[in-house]
Amino acid sequence: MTAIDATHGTHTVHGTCHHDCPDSCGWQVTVTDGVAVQLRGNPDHPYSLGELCPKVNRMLDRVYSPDRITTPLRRVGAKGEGAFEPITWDEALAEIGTRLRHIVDTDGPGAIVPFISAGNQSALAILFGERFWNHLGAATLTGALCGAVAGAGTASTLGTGKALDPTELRHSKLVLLWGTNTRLTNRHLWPILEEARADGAQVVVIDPIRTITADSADWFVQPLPGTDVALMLAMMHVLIRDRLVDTDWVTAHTLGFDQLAAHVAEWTPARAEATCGVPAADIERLATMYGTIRPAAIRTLIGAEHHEHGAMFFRTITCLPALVGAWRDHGGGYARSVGTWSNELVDGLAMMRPSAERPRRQLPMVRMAEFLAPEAPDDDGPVRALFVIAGNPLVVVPNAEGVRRGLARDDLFTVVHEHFLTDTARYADLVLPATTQIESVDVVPAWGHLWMGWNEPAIAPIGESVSNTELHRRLATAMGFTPDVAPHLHDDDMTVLRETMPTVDVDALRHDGWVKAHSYPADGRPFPDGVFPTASGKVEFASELLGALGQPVLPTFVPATESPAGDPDLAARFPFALLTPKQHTRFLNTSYSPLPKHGPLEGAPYVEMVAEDAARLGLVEGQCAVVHNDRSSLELPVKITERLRPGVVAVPWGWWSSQHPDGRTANALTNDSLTDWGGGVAYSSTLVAIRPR
Ligand SMILES: Nc1nc2c(c(=O)[nH]1)N[C@H]1C(S)=C(S)[C@@H](COP(=O)(O)OP(=O)(O)OC[C@H]3O[C@@H](n4cnc5c(=O)[nH]c(N)nc54)[C@H](O)[C@@H]3O)O[C@H]1N2
Ligand SMILES: Nc1nc2c(c(=O)[nH]1)N[C@H]1C(S)=C(S)[C@@H](COP(=O)(O)OP(=O)(O)OC[C@H]3O[C@@H](n4cnc5c(=O)[nH]c(N)nc54)[C@H](O)[C@@H]3O)O[C@H]1N2
Ligand code: SF4
Ligand SMILES: [Mo]
Repeated sequence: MTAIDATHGTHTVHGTCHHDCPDSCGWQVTVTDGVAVQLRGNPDHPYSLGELCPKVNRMLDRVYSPDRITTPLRRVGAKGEGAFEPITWDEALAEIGTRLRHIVDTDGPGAIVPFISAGNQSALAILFGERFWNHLGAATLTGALCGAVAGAGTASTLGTGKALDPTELRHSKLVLLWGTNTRLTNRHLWPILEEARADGAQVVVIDPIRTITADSADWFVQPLPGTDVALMLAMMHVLIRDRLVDTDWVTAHTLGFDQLAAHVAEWTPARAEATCGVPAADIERLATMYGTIRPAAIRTLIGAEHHEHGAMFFRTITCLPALVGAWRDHGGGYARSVGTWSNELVDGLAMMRPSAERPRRQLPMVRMAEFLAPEAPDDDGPVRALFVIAGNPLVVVPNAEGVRRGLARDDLFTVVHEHFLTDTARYADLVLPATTQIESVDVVPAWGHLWMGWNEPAIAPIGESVSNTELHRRLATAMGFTPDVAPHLHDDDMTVLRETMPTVDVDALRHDGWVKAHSYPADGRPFPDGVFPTASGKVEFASELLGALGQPVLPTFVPATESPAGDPDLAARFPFALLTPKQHTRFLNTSYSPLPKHGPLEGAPYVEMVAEDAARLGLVEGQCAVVHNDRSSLELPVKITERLRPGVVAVPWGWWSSQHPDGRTANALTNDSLTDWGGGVAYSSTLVAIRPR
């Protein structure tokens, strides 16, 4: 591994992609005279094998974009207008110090909210800043926009979020891709599935959208959004009825089978069909395949958690492998994020250094529209300052127009640390320039495979940009928490990395480029002995813990509030279910959409619906429709599709305000209810009405 100070000649530097993407690819950057001239996949990387993706193949366009923020900026126009003037770091930090000290004195530090999102999933980038916010006693955001619900639901049944290493799917004979768009969102897993297929495996996609992954599957099953639990309960019904249950495994390693069997007795495929829309014969076929083909694996990621009953989806789906004894087999079981394995390489608490004696105000991340409203969200009073770091809440948080009203408040002091003047940054009082991944050192614990990658900086920071860690060191000084007062706030990056990875040889990692999570069993099967870290030590079909939380003890289908069964009157006013998925190969959340080789090549946003719905609404291809609900409205051209079911429409997400015809984005419409448990978002439990403009 080459050090970075080489500003003359050509050399190659190895790094790891920072995006919130399961693949965490290894890359190599060619640097000539201090300038990165090429960024390519590292052919030696054990998972990505030299390939990147249509987003990051052009990452140097992002790094060297003329639109990059290179100095601190102070807002000179109205919030949202986008008028800023460059200022020095000293001026910016002086202003931050003055404003924050005043807020601490008048409202207390709990009126200050850091919003650290998923723009960079490297360990230092996400965690180190917590030292400062902890020391200050700022508010802390609970829950998450991504991942927390899937983990919480899984743990309700298995006692842990840990599951199968997805590379083990190579040994599967049946793979159910359930609520995950592998070819788009997890593209480096697809070749592994193709290898399994070459050995006779069948791949089934279960998704309300006929995605590009569905197009490539052996079979596609299309439930209505938010109804999978009914489908799963009917599969259980068939498995039990037809004696396809692995009785020995179930007796030895599960709790509550008799209760479950009685509970699903009424969930006939015909009954489930009426709820989820999948024909009863297809449910029979799916259950029979799942009960007879071994090894059978279920693969899921995040899409299915974005529902009001998102945790119940994961709590229920994790009962299926236990019923058929799938955990016995190599390549059997259930594969989700493996972050819970690879995060163990980094001691997160040591990186964040929370102070036990100082409880912090807690606000739900999902409820940003509410906690930024002028009226106080709780007894602790209104939020007075917001720091956005590696996030674009105005485009990514649900009920976005509510968020916009909050960001527009003149009495809210907003600071955004960014590469670009995003929709959110336009509302900032101060914008601070951030380094990109090739400008700062870090490690990237992966969530789609077990290799944590090293990231060596390839070039010096562009302009006056600073890393997330340096930002927090500077904020500490601005607040008077100088090295003599709080030395841990000023530790340098390499010191922190060396101190917080006790089981990792940092020099070897830096040299080799990656290290594999050591806690994953060498056997390849995550639960070879059938022991699970639940209270009972078993897979819990019946969960007293959930009962104590006020949730159903058994896996239970509950219709979303925004659905015909949940609220018939609301559904009469707003008859369409809205999905706002990741749809574009050139987008990674909101990070690339405005760049010339990304957004424009994907076209422009639209609302997709089947011809039958369009005809009923009097709409034709390309015509402008108004998509609306009580939260907001969007004007969008109609795109006729065969990828959806009647009654379901989709607006692609990731586009910026400036790319939407009326300046509002997909999340203007989405539901900001919290999920059943896990503190996530019900984006996809959203009803809308549509009319011609
Ligand atoms: N190209 C690209 N890749 C990405 C991203 C990106 O923006 N662009 N984003 C990255 C991020 S942050 C994440 S979290 C991952 C997410 O990775 P995935 O979870 O694979 O992706 P999503 O698009 O969020 O959701 C997957 C699928 O869930 C489906 N879905 C929605 N509701 C339901 C339901 O009720 N039942 C079922 N069965 N399916 C449902 C959606 O239609 C969608 O096709 O992708 C990462 N990779
Ligand atoms: N409707 C709808 N909404 C969704 C989703 C959906 O499918 N549909 N998906 C949800 C999911 S799964 C996720 S993960 C979230 C993602 O939400 P975000 O994390 O907010 O989205 P990103 O676009 O990945 O990153 C945000 C910003 O981080 C900046 N950034 C990147 N690296 C750094 C860095 O090192 N330092 C700093 N300071 N900034 C940096 C980028 O420039 C970018 O503007 O959105 C969620 N919102
Ligand atoms: S965004 Fe995902 S697929 Fe693309 S380079 Fe990064 S980790 Fe790999
Ligand atoms: Mo995500």
